[in-house]
Amino acid sequence: MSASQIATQFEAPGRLVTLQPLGAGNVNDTYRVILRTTFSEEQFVLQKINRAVFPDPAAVMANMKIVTDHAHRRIEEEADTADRIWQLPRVIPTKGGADYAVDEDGEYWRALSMIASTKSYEKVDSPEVATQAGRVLGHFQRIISDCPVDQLQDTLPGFHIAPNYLTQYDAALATEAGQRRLEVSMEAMRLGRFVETRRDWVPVLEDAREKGELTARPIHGDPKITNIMIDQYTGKGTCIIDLDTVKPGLVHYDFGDAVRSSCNPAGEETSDLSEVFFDTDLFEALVKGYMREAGEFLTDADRHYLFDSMRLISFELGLRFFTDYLAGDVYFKTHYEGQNLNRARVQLALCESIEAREPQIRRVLDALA
Ligand code: GN1
Ligand code: MG
Repeated sequence: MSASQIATQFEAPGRLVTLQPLGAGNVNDTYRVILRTTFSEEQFVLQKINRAVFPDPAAVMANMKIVTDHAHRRIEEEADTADRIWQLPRVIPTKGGADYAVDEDGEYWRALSMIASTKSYEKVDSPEVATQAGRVLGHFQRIISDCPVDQLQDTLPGFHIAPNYLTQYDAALATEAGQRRLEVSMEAMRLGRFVETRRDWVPVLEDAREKGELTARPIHGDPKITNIMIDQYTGKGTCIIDLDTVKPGLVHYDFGDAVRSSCNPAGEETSDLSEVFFDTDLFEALVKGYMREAGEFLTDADRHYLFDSMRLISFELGLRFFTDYLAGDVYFKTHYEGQNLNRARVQLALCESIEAREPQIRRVLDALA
């Protein structure tokens, strides 16, 4: 079924005018749906959930409902004292009252409310934006921190469990095609050596979790900077979108992901490696915003692992891109040959830059976190 046929199945006023591709996600297909009534124009977001990535889309939607209902309630409760109108997408039901529609190919579609008059950034170019990004993530984590974690399903087993990605990397390397893709490129060989020298450190967060130092809580799972919406008029961050990966996990995965995507001014798609570095000024600004909200719920042990989390999530994403290159681009969407190798180079260069700046980063964390 076409996206426009599906669009008309959701409970939204007006007649469908058009559908436009929206955003630059690496996983789902996303559209802006525009409808018109006699007096208004309505918009919503329509998404086809990628079943290759999310084997149980119904569980994804169940998590999303629980977390958004909880968060909307918390936002409402705090509205009078808040310094801004916080927002979060709402799941728009189908005309039959379901949280999603399934087409005749078994594809799952969902509709979400549009967060209007906001913009998101592919790259951060000012400390103000970094502060807002930190604030938005901290706010989201705070308002969902009392959402019972046992109500949430593990929709993506293994997601952000770093040692798993090493296992997948080893499996990709063990294939003939994987070996060929490694050996054909000097850069790939170099990345392979980079991974090997860090292998023993990769379980750092999972070890801490096993020892009971860190515990699972509700997390966003994918708070990269493009998922953070900033009000176009006030410049304040108001919302985090892309709630597919909301599930139990370590808040560190979120912190690391927001940091790695906000503090590399070159962005994750650059092909000029010389532009990639970890910007400690942006980082300091982000931590300031984050701690205004997260100060309340972070434990000492949580704080202790913040540096590792930023280093690890950059490394992990680099490894995931690298593995996908070796496996023949089966997970992340690509638009040109070698894109996943290039993305891997960027993330691992960023990881190296984080390692090189460890003393400055720790100074910022000691002072603020
Ligand atoms: C994917 O689809 P998107 O762009 O929101 C990925 C994230 C990565 C990100 C890197 C479910 O997110 O984990 O950090 O690409 N999502 C999933 O750009 O794997
Ligand atoms: Mg996502």
